[in-house]
Amino acid sequence: MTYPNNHHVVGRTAIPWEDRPKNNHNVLWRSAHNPIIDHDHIPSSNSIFNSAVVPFKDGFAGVFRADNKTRRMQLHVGHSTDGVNWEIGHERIRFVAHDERTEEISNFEYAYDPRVVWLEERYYIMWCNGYHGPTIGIGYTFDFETFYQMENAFLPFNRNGVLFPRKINGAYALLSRPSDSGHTPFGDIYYSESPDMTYWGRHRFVMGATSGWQATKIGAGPIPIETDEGWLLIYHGVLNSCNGFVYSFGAALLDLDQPWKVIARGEPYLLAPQAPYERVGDVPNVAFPCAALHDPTSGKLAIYYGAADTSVCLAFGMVDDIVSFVKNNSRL
Ligand code: BMA
Repeated sequence: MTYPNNHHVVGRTAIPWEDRPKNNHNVLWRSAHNPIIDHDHIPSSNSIFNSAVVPFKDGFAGVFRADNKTRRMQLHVGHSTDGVNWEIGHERIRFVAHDERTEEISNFEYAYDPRVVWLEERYYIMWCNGYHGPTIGIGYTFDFETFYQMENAFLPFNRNGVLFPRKINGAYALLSRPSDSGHTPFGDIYYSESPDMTYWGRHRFVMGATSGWQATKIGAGPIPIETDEGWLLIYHGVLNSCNGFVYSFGAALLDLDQPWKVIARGEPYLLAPQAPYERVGDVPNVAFPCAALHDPTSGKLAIYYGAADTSVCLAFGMVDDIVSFVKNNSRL
């Protein structure tokens, strides 16, 4: 089948990149230009954060979480030639029902924390979709102009739905994090599969909250990255401090064929909220990754994360270094 746009090829445009600062010995380092998108980037926005980007045509496209000045959580489309400077639509994305039956669930309540993946000739979007409480919305676009909404993957309450970038054992594969209707004080990552992107089953436990920065709950972040050593999963973890939740992120390696089996899991975090823009904002102490651009030739990785529920930031690293870090600092 031929689709109108087939411009996903990674490597056509260089991903955003800044070399590691000389005095920095961490696995990841922050962009010197953070936040790359500030809270008032478009006239209607209270804040823009927790957003997803992918290679598109000769540059990049993205789906951005923009909370408006009534504090409604909405998704907006964005375009960029370099992945750093973004033009973001002023109106929210209005999904068109994928088919007649989906129409009755497409009444918009709210949408947040999108992920985007190129999979089988289209860009799939997953987001936290309001349907009598938060659950996993799934939709797709070919061109970042028209967006189609499919069935919700699950019943409420669930968040952090993240598709794998290819079918696994012949089925679509999705990570998610069952939760509650509020600021959930628990949360583990599960794996589910589907033959058709509508009916999900064969649910498997992947990994749960442990201690320290990931003591309270965890949730998948960017689309998992396929490496020789397994799926590299970058995920957020939450610590419940006397001053509220603290969101950091770390990484794990999942088995390529049975991704519910964890090969290694980094015990220390990769990045915790320590920069001023991660510590101060609408929700202080949040670093929340939703996307990563990977250049397989060089091994460079650019991670997009939301800072303090206020702005969009970038961090950089090398995939091989992250994989080694996870293996050398693993605690299962
Ligand atoms: C989570 C989600 C995220 C947010 C985080 C911190 O429950 O709502 O969108 O970044 O809380 O407020």
